[in-house]
Amino acid sequence: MSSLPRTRLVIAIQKSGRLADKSLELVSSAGLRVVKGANELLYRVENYPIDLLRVRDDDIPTFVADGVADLGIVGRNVLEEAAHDPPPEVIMPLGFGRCELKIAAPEGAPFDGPASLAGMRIATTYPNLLSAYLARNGVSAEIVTMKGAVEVAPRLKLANAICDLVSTGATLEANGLAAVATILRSEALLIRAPHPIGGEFAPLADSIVQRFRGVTASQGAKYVMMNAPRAALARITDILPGADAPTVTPLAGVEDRVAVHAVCQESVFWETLERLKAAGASAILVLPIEKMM
Ligand code: PRT
Ligand code: ZN
Repeated sequence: MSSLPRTRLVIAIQKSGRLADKSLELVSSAGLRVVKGANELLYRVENYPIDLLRVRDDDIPTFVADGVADLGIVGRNVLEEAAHDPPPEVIMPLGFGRCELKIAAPEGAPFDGPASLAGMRIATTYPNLLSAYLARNGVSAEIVTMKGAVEVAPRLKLANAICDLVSTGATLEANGLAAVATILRSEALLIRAPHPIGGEFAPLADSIVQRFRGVTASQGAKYVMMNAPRAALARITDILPGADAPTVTPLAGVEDRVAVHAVCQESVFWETLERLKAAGASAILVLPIEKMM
């Protein structure tokens, strides 16, 4: 199916659910001013020719594959379960909506690798991912496809095991189930249509992608400043997590100490500060970063 010519760039996001708030947050952090009008399906961006198409997450890969939307935000689990030819392209992971697709069986059930699943009935809402996993492992098992509430299937004797998303593990525990294998690690992805984005929208799409990249990269990143002995610079750089070459500036009237500024891409923990102090650093400041490009 090919889409009709459009006058606005379209980004598909989940209407409501686990990814909805974070997707809107990302869009706002990228400087797009969203107007929540009467139209529930389409939110308009007032400062760019962009619309947000708000749909069920399961429909997002189809809309993006067909070019009804140019960009989309969806879980890897949903994207990989959907079969499109050509499939949407993955631009980047977005760092939220993390979960794992796991196989779980009643607690205490013997499990000794994927071969133990042979001949079982496994309930899931992810038949394609499950069947690919079974095939990869050369195991033949029966797949019971459900629409939801998969975790109750073993209790109802509908299945011996389930294959479902897990984040905290509380749902499995509450249903007397334990994870035995991980099929997929998932998080929200930014995806794009498999064909080139229409002429006049290409630069806009590129700029939005760059902004999303900047917002995503700055999450968790910190700007760290301190004074440190010149002689300890190498050690200090080693301690700073995920830092590029730091900026080093002289301190007025002090010979052997310098000011060190660095962008750390990873979390800076209290333990990191203690190690910096032990290496001779003082006046250590850790500041959040709002944008990065
Ligand atoms: O209405 P729509 O179809 O859009 O939404 P949905 O109900 O299909 O999806 P939704 O909003 O529940 O989830 C959207 C996406 O969030 C998923 O596709 C995943 O990419 C991601 N995600 C992250 C999760 C979870 N964590 C998660 N824990 N999706 C579902 N769960 C469910 C899981 O299915 C199980 O029922 O939460 C339960 C397990 O959670 P824990 O914390 O008890 O382990
Ligand atoms: Zn869904």
